Amino acid sequence: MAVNLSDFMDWVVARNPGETEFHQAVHEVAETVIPFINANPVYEKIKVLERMAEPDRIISFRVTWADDNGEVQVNRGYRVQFNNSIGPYKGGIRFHPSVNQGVLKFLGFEQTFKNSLTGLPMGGGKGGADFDPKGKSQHEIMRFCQSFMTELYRHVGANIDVPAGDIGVGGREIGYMFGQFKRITNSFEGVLTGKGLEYGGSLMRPEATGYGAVYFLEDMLHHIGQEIEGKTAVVSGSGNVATHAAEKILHRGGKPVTLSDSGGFIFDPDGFTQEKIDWVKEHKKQRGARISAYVAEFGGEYHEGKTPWGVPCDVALPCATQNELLGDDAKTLLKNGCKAVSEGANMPCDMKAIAAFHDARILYAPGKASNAGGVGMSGLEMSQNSARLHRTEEDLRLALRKIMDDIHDACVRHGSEPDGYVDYVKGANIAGFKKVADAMLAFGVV
Ligand code: NDP
Ligand code: 2IT
Repeated sequence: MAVNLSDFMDWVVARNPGETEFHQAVHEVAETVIPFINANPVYEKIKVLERMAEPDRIISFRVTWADDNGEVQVNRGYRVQFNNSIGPYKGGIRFHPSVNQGVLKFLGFEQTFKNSLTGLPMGGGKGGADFDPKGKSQHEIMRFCQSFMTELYRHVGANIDVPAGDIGVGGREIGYMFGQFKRITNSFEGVLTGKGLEYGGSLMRPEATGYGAVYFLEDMLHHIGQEIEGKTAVVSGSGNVATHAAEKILHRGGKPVTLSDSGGFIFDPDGFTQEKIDWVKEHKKQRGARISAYVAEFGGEYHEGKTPWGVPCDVALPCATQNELLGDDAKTLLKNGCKAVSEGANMPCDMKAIAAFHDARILYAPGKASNAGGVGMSGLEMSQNSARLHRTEEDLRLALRKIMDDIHDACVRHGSEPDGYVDYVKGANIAGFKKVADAMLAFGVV
């Protein structure tokens, strides 16, 4: 019997009440994968999509810690181990007050397809806590990370589940968590990625997500005979992904003109230089620092409470968070002549925005394809840890380029329409799905 999208979604919504981001992520995949399943009934027979929409397990735990005033604080931590059919669970840890089970389920679900697309042996997972790092002291962050790992350590391991960074978790937090894992288990292993270079980290990991999103943008533009050079880019966010995306646009001769945070966005009509981007990187290291301070340093405009999508551009890179670019924003971008969108963040464009890009036949890359460079480099950090060696920066840069090019090729293979237009959503979903589904098929009913 053929799978029907609306029946399938009714089933998903009924069993995951209130988890709207998760419904959205599953819907986007189901819409493009169900026709493929119906054309290949072997997948329907083993209920592979139903099984993929159900995490292997969800771990939730209390994180208790004391702040600098000696007050006891209680947060909730999670790890969603979504699917380990093609490798150990792998995916970031997010510290943000908006973290809840539904958000982490959407992220873990997306991660399963993304990791499959990298071509490396990694399953999908995601974790985090509703902890707000903004305004916390270094010691408070350290105590929180230690308490978080004191529970998480029993669920992770180099061959079990390998977390990394995400919003609110960077090199510093990974260091604290790695230190605590090592202390509790007495095991020095590649249990986390995004580590410092002194203790098993990989060159290029900090840059990989943002650079990869620009490589993917470049692949899409090359496919239609265009270049980044000379193009104006609007970038949102001002963290790890956004600053490195802006930097790579600059390397390619493009002109990045905006960055943002949860308070608003800055517009620099002259475009960012390396010096300006380096300043933002340094400034935003203090968790809670505001992007608005840029204007006092370098000029330009600050627009409080606004997102940057109204600034005229040729290409857009949403690199902050989910559902930050909505249907009306997409219409504004299109009206202003935007020709390509490459997602650095996970699910930054809502369904209406994606439909608008698709209807206008512009280039649109979903995050599971375009931001896969980060986890791709994490996969290479894992293999360096297993082999106990370090690869050079040049070697890793080429490897990242190849991962992104291969994902682009897979999208073209599975997403090309008769008139030559590439539906990157369809291409990424089918290519990501197929590898995981075939592994599940091999395992039988488990
Ligand atoms: P960071 O913590 O380094 O930066 C996050 C940025 O996004 C900050 O500028 C932050 O502003 C902004 N932001 C966060 N939440 C909101 C919000 N609700 N509204 C507006 N702005 C917001 O995180 P990353 O750069 O690592 O992550 C950014 C995105 O990229 C996320 O979607 C993440 O899942 C995705 N991603 C990250 C990868 C990685 O390797 N790090 C890999 C693949 C995807 P503020 O300072 O005000 O909070
Ligand atoms: O969303 C993501 O791909 C990440 N936050 C990175 C995950 C990883 O394991 O490197």
